[in-house]
Amino acid sequence: MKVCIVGLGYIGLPTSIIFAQSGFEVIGVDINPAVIQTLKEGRVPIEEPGLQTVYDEVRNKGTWKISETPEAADAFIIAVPTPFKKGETKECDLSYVKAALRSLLPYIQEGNLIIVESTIAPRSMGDEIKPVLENEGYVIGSTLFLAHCPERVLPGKILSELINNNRLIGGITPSCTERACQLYQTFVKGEIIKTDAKTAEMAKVMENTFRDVNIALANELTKICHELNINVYDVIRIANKHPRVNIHQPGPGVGGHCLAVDPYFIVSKSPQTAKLISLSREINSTMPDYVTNIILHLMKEIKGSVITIFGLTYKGNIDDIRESPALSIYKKLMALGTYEIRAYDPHVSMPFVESDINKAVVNSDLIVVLTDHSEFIRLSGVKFSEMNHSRVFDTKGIVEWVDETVELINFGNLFE
Ligand code: SAJ
Repeated sequence: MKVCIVGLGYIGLPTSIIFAQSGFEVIGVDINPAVIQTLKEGRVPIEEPGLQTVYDEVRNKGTWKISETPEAADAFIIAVPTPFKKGETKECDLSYVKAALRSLLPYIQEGNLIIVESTIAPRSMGDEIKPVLENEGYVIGSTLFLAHCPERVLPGKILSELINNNRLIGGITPSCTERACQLYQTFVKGEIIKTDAKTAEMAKVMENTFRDVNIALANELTKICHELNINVYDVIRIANKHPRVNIHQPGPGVGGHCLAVDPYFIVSKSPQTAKLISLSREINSTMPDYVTNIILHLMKEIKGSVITIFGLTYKGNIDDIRESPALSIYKKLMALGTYEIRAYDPHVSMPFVESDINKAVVNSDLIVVLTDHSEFIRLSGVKFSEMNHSRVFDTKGIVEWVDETVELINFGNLFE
């Protein structure tokens, strides 16, 4: 059986490789020449544990091939980005999904299965995707099968989660759901949950919204504790001892292409009703400013001039800087023009990122940990003696070790 996957990004690439590993003949398609070139050279363009190894494997076996244009296949999977439209409404921008679908039209044959894995706003499949295919004369559920099978994998654990997570399959008709189930059950070990397309769409965006709302609660609690001089980490730890309480972790904001985006898909569809969801987005979006103001306060106290940022990615142990609050704080500090700002991130290679940790801290007045990379749990490789002021502000609450000369500040002890 042949599968053609359009979009070889964080989701499409690992998914395509898993299909190839499971015995399918796979064609991976991407419109970005840089992605194609890197893959042709034998390298995966993203940092994801284990991905390079399985890529080497399927490439050597010849079951995975790359192409700039789609090919006829039994099943087509669309895994392209769905950003939100800039501006007031922030609605789901389906232009990449629709462009990918249109690029498939010349290759689609009767009886094929079309899957959209990209995260989309509720009702997109029925209202916007299905009509494109119906206009071509297909009868969905009879001459062509169409389903939404949203990915739910966690960056950093994508390969194991693709196989072991429960998988949502939402067909336009029950026959579409059945066809999609047959495809995914070839490698999914988790439960396959059959539903319709609009329920799958809403469940997917609600999962990320649930997390965003809960993080907003933790971030709001942080600000309240700050005002009342209470250690927020103690409060969370103690409250979470209750069997039905799970307060999330505060931080410098919520980033990535999922939690910081998907809630808007619900808000834009139901703006009058989705009040809590909208407010949570707002609260999380204030965190970079909140953290920046604390940094400025800490710098004023010591009349310092150099700030070193530790971590630019949107979360730990990955190389993804999309919607990263750390990057936004870095840019805010740069824009002020008051301080020398340095950035260190062992997972990001960009011209402005210092690769030598000690060059990044020499004569610095403050290290600000903005990302929970494992490398930052024990800051044993840092020559604190070379700093002007040995102060660390840990916005993720992860630093477990610094030497005894260092003043370690976090959301829990800001005013102690
Ligand atoms: N974060 C906090 N506090 C927390 C947890 C996370 O501030 O307690 C921040 C992180 O630092 C990061 C952001 O939230 O900036 C998002 O990180 P994440 O680890 O919660 O999630 P993602 O965006 O990497 O992946 C999510 C996952 N969704 C859920 O856990 C419900 C993943 O399963 C989805 O597949 C993915 O979104 C997606 O593609 O939609």
